Amino acid sequence: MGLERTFAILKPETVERRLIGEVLRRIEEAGFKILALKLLRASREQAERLYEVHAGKPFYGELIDHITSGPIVPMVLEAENAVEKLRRLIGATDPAKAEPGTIRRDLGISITKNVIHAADSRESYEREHKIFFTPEEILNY
Ligand code: 3AN
Repeated sequence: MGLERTFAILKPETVERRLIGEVLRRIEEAGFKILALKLLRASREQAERLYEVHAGKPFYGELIDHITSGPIVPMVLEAENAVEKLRRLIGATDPAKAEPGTIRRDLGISITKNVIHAADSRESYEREHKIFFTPEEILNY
């Protein structure tokens, strides 16, 4: 497998609920290295780029409204097999269906307010992280 990168976003409800530290603790404890991290409010354009594959779906409007509703924390993470490893750590999209011990099961409120977004493939990582970070903002250490 080898070292791989992935991209994640702590959603507005996570910042609002002061769970940034709790989620980062779980991510760091799982062995991820944080290569880039910011607090920002996403523009509508950034949100539409992030969720372009969902355009036209019934929940699309709600998704865009929610992700732009307050500050978010986008990040680039590194680990062995990072994409799959993070998806396992966060759990299924619906917190009620996620495995016990996953971030979404333990902390999620609903399908929309499910704590964290994570890239679901290497291709998604490549596309998504560029919406929020320039190459210089990703630190090699
Ligand atoms: P994941 O975040 O697990 O990759 P996706 O990519 O299928 O899930 O969906 C992106 C986001 O869209 C989810 N995080 C969730 O907030 C929202 N979403 C997905 N499916 C639904 C649904 N059936 N109803 C409402 N929101 C949904």
